[in-house]
Amino acid sequence: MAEAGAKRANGSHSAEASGAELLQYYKDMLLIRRFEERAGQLYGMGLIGGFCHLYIGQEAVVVGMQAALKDGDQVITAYRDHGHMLAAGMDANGVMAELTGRRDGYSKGKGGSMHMFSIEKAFYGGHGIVGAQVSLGTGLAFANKYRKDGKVCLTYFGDGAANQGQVYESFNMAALWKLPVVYIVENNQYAMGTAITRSSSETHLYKRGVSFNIPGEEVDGMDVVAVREAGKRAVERARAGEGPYLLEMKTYRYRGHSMSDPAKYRTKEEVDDIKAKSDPIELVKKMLIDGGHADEAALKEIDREIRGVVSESATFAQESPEPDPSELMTDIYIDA
Ligand SMILES: Cc1ncc(C[n+]2csc(CCOP(=O)(O)OP(=O)(O)O)c2C)c(N)n1
Repeated sequence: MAEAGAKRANGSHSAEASGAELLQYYKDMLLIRRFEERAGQLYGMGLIGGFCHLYIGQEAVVVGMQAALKDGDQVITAYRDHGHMLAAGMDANGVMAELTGRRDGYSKGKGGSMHMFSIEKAFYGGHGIVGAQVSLGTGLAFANKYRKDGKVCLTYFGDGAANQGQVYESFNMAALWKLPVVYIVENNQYAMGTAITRSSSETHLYKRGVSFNIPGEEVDGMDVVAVREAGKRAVERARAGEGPYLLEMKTYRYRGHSMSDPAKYRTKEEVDDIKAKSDPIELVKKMLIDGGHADEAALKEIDREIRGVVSESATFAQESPEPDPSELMTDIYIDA
């Protein structure tokens, strides 16, 4: 059932990327992985409360898609969102401080893991209601079209969210009005503990736009360059006024759904097999080494630097003060 990387195994391989690009993707993906590992540790130490959904395994999706964007293009997603924030250029210190509920967090410590935003980086959250961000992302694209500002909105959702009704109401309007939105379904094959084969009559999610005239494509979501290439085509199309596109990213989440997941719905062998054969970071590492763009020692040094950045964010997050009780009712509504 687990098919991440299936297309690559069949020989349909990614396009060319320069050594400098691959190195950048390697760094960006490694930052997300090391950040998430550290967030998991802080959670275990009781420093992060509430929900926390880790993105480990899916890093190539956000890094590849971000490489297809221009400054000002927007991103919106659900609650498995730390990777999207870091890929969008948000600061690791501010994200970690939000996870620990501190004043220097992106939502001043009052949003937590699922509710962070950055207008500056055009990141619109961070949403806990499954599927709700799809309507919001479609609305952002509507605003782009109305303002004629040339921006495109990337709207991410999961395979579980793909069965929510509002996704299809959004698809209809987006296609009807040719809105500049790219829908990205991150098919990591499980919605909490439910495998896609147990919940979906049509498991090829890229076909879900057909009855709205939204073209779709399956992409090897473990291959950052394949993601970037598919992303570029979809983004350019949307920017040119040709309307929405649906990209199904075949990917895999290594960790549990959230930090409290008994993981009885899949075997350890299944997870280990994907890690061994399809890991997105290992794939780029191999491209870098095989292409003569970097050696093991240089990549180890990058890892060391990234671990330093992540350590600093953990220290920053623990040293930042908690919000003052007087802040309890502020930042809830804005005067518009
Ligand atoms: C409207 C709504 N229904 C149910 C839930 C509970 N819930 C939280 S996460 C989740 C699974 C969603 O899975 P998927 O969309 O595949 O995303 P993934 O966790 O794989 O990233 C569910 C059912 C919710 N948050 N909102």
